Amino acid sequence: MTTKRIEIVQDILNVNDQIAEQTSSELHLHHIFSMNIMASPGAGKTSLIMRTLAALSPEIRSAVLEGDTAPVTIDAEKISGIGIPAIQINTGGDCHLNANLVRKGIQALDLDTLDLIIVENVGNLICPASWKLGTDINVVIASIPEGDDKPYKYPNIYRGIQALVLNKIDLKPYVDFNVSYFKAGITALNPQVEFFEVSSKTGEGIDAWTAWLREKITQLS
Ligand SMILES: Nc1nc2c(ncn2[C@@H]2O[C@H](COP(=O)(O)OP(=O)(O)OP(=O)(O)O)[C@@H](O)[C@H]2O)c(=O)[nH]1
Ligand SMILES: [Mg+2]
Repeated sequence: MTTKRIEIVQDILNVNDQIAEQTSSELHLHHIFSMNIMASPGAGKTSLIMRTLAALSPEIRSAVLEGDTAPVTIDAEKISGIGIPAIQINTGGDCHLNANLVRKGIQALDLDTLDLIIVENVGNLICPASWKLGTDINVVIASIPEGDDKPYKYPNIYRGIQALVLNKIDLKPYVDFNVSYFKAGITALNPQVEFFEVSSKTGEGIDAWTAWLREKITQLS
């Protein structure tokens, strides 16, 4: 019984990974760079995406896929409100996006007009870690009010990422957050990770983050 259940899960993940590979190939054919953003609810995913789009536009032509567990369009409307194509993906209650949902979202975009696709995953630090989407990089946003112990309590999400953005640094004076302790937890799991400290509210640190991202995008095109 137990063995059968594991096989089914493996099958689903294999199919997911195959679809992710197809997405990756198709995006590369169009010279599109893609980024999957994961974080806990309210860490600042949409806020950082808005700052990033403001810094990269109009030279880099972007679109955003907005994953939500509920059928709401709040985040997608914020993105389309600044003139960037946004597709809302409702997971139907699931706590993560999967490759099939992302593929459907991508099929709704005009790929010939894009250089960058940003995926905002469903807000949590557990489920999104297991599901490849076919993006070039995975990024986790952490934020000061969440506390500095998250890498120690939710380790899986930090293992497969290329960058960690610590957001809401404007709140440092008001919250006990030991950046060294936090960083040590991340680098123990993932020594190669790029680390950025930003405030999506004030704009502090956004230049370094977008410069790094711009270079990644340029390398692909
Ligand atoms: N002080 C401060 N507040 C921020 C910052 N970034 C985002 N916020 C606020 O944090 C709240 C959540 O931000 P969002 O960008 O919606 O967070 P999210 O991760 O997209 O949230 P979900 O999509 O619901 O998971 C909002 O009230 C933002 O204004 C920041 O750098 N500093
Ligand atoms: Mg959001």
